[in-house]
Amino acid sequence: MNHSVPTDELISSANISPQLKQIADKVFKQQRISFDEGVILFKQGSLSYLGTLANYVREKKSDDKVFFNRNFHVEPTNICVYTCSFCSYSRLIKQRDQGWELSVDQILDIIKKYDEQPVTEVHITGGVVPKQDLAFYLELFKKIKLHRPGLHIKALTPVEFHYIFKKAKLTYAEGLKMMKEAGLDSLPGGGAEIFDKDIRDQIAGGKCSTDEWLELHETWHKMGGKSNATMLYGHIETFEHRIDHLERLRALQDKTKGFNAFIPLKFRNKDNQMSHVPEVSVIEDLRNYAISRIYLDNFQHIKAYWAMIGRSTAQMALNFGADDLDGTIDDTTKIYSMAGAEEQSPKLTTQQLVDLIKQVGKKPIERDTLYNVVKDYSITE
Ligand code: V47
Ligand code: SF4
Repeated sequence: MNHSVPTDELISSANISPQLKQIADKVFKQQRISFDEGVILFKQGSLSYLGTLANYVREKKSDDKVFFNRNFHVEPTNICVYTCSFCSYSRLIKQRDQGWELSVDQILDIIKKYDEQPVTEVHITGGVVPKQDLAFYLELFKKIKLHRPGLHIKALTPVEFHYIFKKAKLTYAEGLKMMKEAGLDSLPGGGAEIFDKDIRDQIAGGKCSTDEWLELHETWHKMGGKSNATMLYGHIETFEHRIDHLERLRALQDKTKGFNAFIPLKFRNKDNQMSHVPEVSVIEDLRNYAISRIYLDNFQHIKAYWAMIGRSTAQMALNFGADDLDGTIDDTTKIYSMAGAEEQSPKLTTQQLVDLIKQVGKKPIERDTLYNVVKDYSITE
């Protein structure tokens, strides 16, 4: 892979402003860009300009590799004590008849269905209910590890942890230590939404705060754990709010180096309290991937969650900074399909995913959750 710096002509031929020219110079020198420069990218950067910069950063970090893993989702419940206005999935406790609440044994039955399959990770997350408490998850994690010790458990978010630990009168450090001893291996990136307090209060009021979200991940990282981070974008937030979100993640990553990947999540507006808010365009999705890639200089991976944005946009995202496509989800997840995601029955075989990556001229690499290479499909096939 040739990492030559895109020439001056390339940038000047786009007829760009001196500010954008200066930001491009910084990016090609691998210097960090500031908050204000991030906002300028959102306000002024054309798609082709942003793509050039993001591709440069991406190639420096991952060459032309695209990572994926073999995983499956389990959602212990879709009932929730919270009422986030963007959520199409949760049913209030009083609407219990429309929801499900699985027992430990029912979840184990789901996990056992994958016994003969070469999956490496189970991603467990869902609503928040009183019954699924500390004892419930400790028992669940222990039983999963007893049944299949090699299966990586990526589970729960600060939203669930905060609720569970508060009820059990435990600090984050005490609670996470117990979860880790029971078998928890890493944390997914959910529950971050938007960190700005005003917007967060409007769309996700009542659940864990921004400081609590960041503190929980910091505590986990300090214990040696890894996690992901997300951002729910394209609703009522401004570009400044998006950069504020990225800035807080970048600052924590400087401190702990515990984040594996950043996953932008496009707001989908079907059947929720924010259905009147229009969804942003695919162009805006690609610009957002690119700016995330440029701004988060200390994140190794940017993940395009294909189940949410669809296969074609995911393929395009690979040219706008993303280097990861998440898993071959044989999906039990409902949270996105219920919100109007592109993929109503998200299921891709490994071969289909490999083909998708090869079609855009990249090298498919199967990874485990911690990005160890399981198989390099560019040399074996
Ligand atoms: O926190 C809920 C989002 C998240 C909607 O870490 C919605 O590997 C869009 O975090 N429109 C949970 N998004 C999912 C998540 C995730 C997904 C894939 C991989 C990983 C990982 C993490 O889903 C929630 C929320 O931000 N969400 N409703 C909606 N209407
Ligand atoms: Fe509950 Fe999560 Fe939906 Fe909010 S986004 S209502 S916390 S399931």
